Amino acid sequence: MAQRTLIIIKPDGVQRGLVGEILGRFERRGLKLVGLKLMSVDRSLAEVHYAVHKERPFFADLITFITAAPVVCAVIEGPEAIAVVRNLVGATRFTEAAPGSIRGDFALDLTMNLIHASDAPETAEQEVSLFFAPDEIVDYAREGDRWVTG
Ligand code: FUP
Repeated sequence: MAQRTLIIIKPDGVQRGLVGEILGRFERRGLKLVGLKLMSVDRSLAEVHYAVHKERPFFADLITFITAAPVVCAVIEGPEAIAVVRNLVGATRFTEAAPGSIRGDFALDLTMNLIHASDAPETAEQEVSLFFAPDEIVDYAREGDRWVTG
């Protein structure tokens, strides 16, 4: 089933010049970019996005980190995109992230783990609408997709 999911290339990914590398992995897999922007995350947006972690001891550090420098947000579409993207991203903890995954190839820190990706259909829908206005998402067809998804 075609799904849409949100990814955020975090400040460490932008500062390290890994935006193209990371987006390229999703494109090479066959997934389609339907929304894309560079932006700063202010404190209030960060607090809504990470509200689920509000009571956790690392919450303040997480907010400081995600607001410290620009991020790149994208809406990614494809069959089972939520699970496919999470697999490409790799486990939260860098010690557990498989080689070949984004975190497994580039991350050596728990907070600076390069990328956020929605983890379920409900959070994907919430997060896409938190970061993108409806007119910032573009519905379009790609000629080559019949050789990827049928
Ligand atoms: P993930 O879905 O893999 O991004 O991970 P979580 O939603 O569990 O955590 C959100 C972010 O909190 C992670 F990207 C890293 C950060 N975090 C910490 O900084 N310390 C912790 O102990 C756990 C998570």
